Amino acid sequence: MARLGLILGDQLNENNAVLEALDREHDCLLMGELVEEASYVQHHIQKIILVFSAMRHYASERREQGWTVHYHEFSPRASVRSFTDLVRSYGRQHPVDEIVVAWPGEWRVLEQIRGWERELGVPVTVLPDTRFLCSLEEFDSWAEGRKQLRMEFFYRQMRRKTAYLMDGEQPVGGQWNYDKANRKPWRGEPPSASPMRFTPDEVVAEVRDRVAGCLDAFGSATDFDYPVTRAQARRALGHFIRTGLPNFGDFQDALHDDEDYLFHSRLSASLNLGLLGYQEVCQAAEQAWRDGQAPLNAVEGFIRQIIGWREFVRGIYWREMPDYAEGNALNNKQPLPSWYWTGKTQMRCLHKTIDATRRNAYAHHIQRLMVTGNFALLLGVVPKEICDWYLAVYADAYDWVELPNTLGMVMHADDGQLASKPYAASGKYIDRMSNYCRACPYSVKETLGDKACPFNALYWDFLVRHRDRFEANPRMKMMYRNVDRKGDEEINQIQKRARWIRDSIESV
Ligand code: FAD
Ligand code: DLZ
Ligand code: SF4
Repeated sequence: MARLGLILGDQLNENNAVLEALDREHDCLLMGELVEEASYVQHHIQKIILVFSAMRHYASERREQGWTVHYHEFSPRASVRSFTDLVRSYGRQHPVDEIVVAWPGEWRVLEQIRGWERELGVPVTVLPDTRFLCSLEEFDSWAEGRKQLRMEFFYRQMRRKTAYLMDGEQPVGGQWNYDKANRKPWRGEPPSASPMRFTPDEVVAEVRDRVAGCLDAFGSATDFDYPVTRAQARRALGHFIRTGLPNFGDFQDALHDDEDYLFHSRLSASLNLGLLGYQEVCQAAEQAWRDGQAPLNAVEGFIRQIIGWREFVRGIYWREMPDYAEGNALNNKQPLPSWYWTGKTQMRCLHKTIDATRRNAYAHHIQRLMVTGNFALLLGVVPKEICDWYLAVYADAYDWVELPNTLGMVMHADDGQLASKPYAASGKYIDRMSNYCRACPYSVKETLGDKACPFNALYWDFLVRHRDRFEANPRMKMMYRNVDRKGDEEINQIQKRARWIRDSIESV
């Protein structure tokens, strides 16, 4: 009996269920750097380098542990282009009685895997993905019968389940959520904390040479400094706990013209590749609080992102796919501005966020949500176009996490399945939380006129356009009271300016 264990490129966890199920004496592992996976969206070049380098290290480590690993290296002209080609080509040369794989991170890949029994005539077993706290069955039974799915209630269940920051049945400090304490702008103090940088090793250099010029990729490879092994990712975690976590809470929502990271961890890329587990990350954060090294608002806020938001969006993804990806509840029609790919816009906040994205394959959450995301929402971009952009440009982007965040949290295209209201905001929010506006040729104080901040007219126009849908939402009542303070003439002028922005969007 020879079984084949397929290890997908983002399942590089030591406790991958395939390793537990197979026997290294008799069974084989298969991994492949595939043209189709590297090009189904225009990925950031650093994401491709990261995935391939981490895969190569993982394969070497498994070989050292006594596994036989068949590894297909990237070649743009290879006849093996997809996962299906990979297992078929292996099967032509070796007897395979069963294919074993862990649940993938994308519906698209699951569909392929489901076709193999029929196409290849070999039984396929799909095992649970052990990178997550909440199984898909557990999420479904939590969600069943609820009128609305809200992260906060799911998160409380995960807190009870893990006992992180719990005092028996009660949250430590008496509150579940310290979000209100996490909204300070950052004015240069305390000093920011960049993530640990890793000098590219020989594996990264070899991958970089191999893929350079072969793919129509986004961004620049010059500053690549991601951890590519579990050992490196552990060091990056320790560095964040010491340097970033203590101020993570206070400045979680802050933005700054000179800062790519502020106090964010940049651990998402390692978590999503399986180089780090959610357990060790949350335990390290909780320990820092118990040792008096980080305050509760920081540690609770950080743990909430991981066992709350991260698990919640995954649950929504698998519960709602494939229809979820088609959502366009606001009936958006505007194409994505081409400068999302170049950063060539005069709007300082967008220019800086996209520039950081190109250099680092990273932007922090508030840049993604309140700058590039908010602008796409207000402009009315077609959800599929903005989702493909987010899936391409970030090193941590996989469909299970990118899609609900973009289509649901940012674009409200799922009609509120994920978030109770859209995060629509005018330039005033960006001005309060950053110093971008000081260096911007547009004036954040103005709504009308050539030099007025484009967010402003688009914001009011968004509220007016979607009045029927949002007016009755209790969390948006105040916004509509402010709309009603404006006279008809002012609203007409705002709509005219919003139309002009849409028509001239390529030169804004
Ligand atoms: P930190 O701010 O240090 O947070 C700690 C960890 O919490 C992160 O590493 C991440 O694992 C988790 N986390 C935080 N917020 C979220 C969230 N909303 N959903 C899921 N996990 C979260 N995250 C991705 O991992 N991949 C994506 O493709 C992705 N696309 C996004 C698209 C949009 C439009 C938005 C608004 C958010 C997206 N996020 C995505 C969530 C979040 O922005 C990133 O996880 C975060 O910026 C990663 O940086 P960090 O590791 O420094 O996070
Ligand atoms: C993102 C990505 C890239 C760029 N390349 C590969 C690859 O060559 N081989 C591979 O196994 N996985 C790759 N991935 C991740 C997949 O696109 C996909 O997200 C995962 O298989 C889902 O679990
Ligand atoms: Fe962004 Fe408007 Fe501020 Fe310019 S003025 S940085 S466009 S919010």
